[in-house]
Amino acid sequence: MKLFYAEGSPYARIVRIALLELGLDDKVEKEIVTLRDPESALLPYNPVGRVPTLQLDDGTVLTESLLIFFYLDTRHSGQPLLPRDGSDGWITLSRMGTAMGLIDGIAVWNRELRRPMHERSPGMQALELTRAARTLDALETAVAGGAYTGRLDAARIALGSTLGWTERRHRTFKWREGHPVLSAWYDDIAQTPSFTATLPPTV
Ligand SMILES: N[C@@H](CCC(=O)N[C@@H](CS)C(=O)NCC(=O)O)C(=O)O
Repeated sequence: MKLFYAEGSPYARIVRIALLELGLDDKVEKEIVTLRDPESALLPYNPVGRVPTLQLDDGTVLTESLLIFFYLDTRHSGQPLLPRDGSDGWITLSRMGTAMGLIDGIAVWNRELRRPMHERSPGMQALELTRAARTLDALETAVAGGAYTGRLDAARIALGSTLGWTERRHRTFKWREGHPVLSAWYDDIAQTPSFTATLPPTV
């Protein structure tokens, strides 16, 4: 298998953390690729040009982090990262959806800030700020109630990756403010070796 990724990508990071947690990391060749680049080494493998992209041993190419998670769960015999049989009452899928929705919104906001000033939409930024703040408030309550605890499943990985990425690469958003429980939750998960080994660069 071969994983194409960018060090700054929170989506690729959740797959990289999963590979480490599943003990599959050593079996996967890695290549760091450029994004939004017509010369990117990724494009011959994935015309969509996004990471994570996983090339399987038979040449099949998977893109989309959730689909890669589905595949990785067929490659180990432990508890699934993403249960698909209702064994956890679908709760992991529900929590995973919230974490992925949070990162999707912040990623849109972040991309907006990378545009030249005259191309930025204040309305879009305001919308994504509201979405992110509302989701974090819900997560604060959920985590205070015991959600996102226990074994390191897909939902915990996705939320931890999202918060870490936001702190390091979308610093305009002070997500910790008003969210002490989530803040402590993040500080704890951030110590996990698979998280420290995949910390995104700040620029
Ligand atoms: N829904 C996708 C999102 C992946 C994604 O947007 N990755 C970004 C990096 S964080 C990317 O490759 N962007 C390149 C581009 O948009 O051209 C997933 O879950 O894998």
